[in-house]
Amino acid sequence: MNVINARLRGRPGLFRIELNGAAIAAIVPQPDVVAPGAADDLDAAQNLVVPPFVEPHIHLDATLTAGEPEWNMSGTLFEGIERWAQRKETTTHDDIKARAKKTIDMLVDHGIQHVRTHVDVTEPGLVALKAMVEVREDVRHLVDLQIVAFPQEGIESYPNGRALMTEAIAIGADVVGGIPHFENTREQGVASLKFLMDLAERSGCLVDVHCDETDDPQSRFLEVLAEEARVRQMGPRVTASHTVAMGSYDNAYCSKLFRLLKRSGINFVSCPTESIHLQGRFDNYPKRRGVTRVAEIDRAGMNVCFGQDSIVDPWYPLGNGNILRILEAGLHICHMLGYEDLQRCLDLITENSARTLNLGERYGIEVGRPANLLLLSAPDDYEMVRSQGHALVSIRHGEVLMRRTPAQVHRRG
Ligand code: 17E
Ligand code: FE2
Repeated sequence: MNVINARLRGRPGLFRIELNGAAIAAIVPQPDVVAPGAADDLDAAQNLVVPPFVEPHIHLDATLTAGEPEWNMSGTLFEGIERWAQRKETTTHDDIKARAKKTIDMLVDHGIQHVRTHVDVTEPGLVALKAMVEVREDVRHLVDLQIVAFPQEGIESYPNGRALMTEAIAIGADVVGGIPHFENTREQGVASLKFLMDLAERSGCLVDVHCDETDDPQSRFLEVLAEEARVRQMGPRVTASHTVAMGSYDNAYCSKLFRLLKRSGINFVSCPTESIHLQGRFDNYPKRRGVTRVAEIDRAGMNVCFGQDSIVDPWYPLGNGNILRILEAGLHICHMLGYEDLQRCLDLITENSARTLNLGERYGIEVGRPANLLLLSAPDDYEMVRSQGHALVSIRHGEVLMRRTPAQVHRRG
């Protein structure tokens, strides 16, 4: 199959992309627009062709459960955790698999082919984790799925928390998680980070910690995570998710912190729609935004990307799988609608996220890499966001996986 009349990010002109089964065989500059020839030529119509969108942070064990058995009425993270603890009592293997697969279909419909899911392992039977390990195999034709062993109710503060984390990795989780700001004490938070970094180092797993997901400016576990990553030289394999307390740190502390963050080389994920909804809940006015310093992290040359976090779960009632919606909201919330930011904003849901997931040569429009790519509805990043564009075709392993027909408008006069 060939894709013709394709525009590529960061390269002038038009291209023909030749796909040879599962790999990209050639990327050939086109002097002019050409008419489709062979039956399997896909015409990008001078719009962007990009590698698939990435969902770097979602909780597939919890999606599509909002209101079961009760709604989160306060809108706080902590009530979300309580509501989820109630729902967790009734989860079954089949229930987890069915909801995860339904959600993955929603992601696929919006051009996502790489997903990192957190899965709650603070449950003695590890039912959700075992189900998700099966889902990872069942959906290989749709997405590459990374599973994080996520201790929702703490490692140190939950009965047998350390043993459950260790078992989850033995069963097949790809990534070690954590939640230091939820542990009972600061000391437990620090101990949980040392434990999980040891576990990752021993097992060769990646790390992705829910870190400082609170407006409390005293929540300073990010510095501990970054220092652990720096000393062990694991930075590029480590991700700090949320870090919303950074939005409440004063600038004097943050300037010192950034020095360490840069030296550590860790990655950052922000979930801007989730955080604008869950945070700021203990403020009156003026009210904090409750998101991390995405623009500043980016401008300091560090790696940061956007994730959805939730789709219709105890923490967030909306969501439809469309990561472009998160990008648009995030650019607003993070003061990133400046010209320069708009020129390269798709990085936040493609290249930067792929780096967070350590996808390496399994990702990108380059000869020899997997034949996974998207035909978009606009010619550049700015226009893609402005027009609220879509992924029109998603190609995986050299075959069309999803095709979207945009709504047609008929106007009189
Ligand atoms: N659990 C958590 O600790 N934080 C979140 N944002 C979600 C689940 C969705
Ligand atoms: Fe999360």
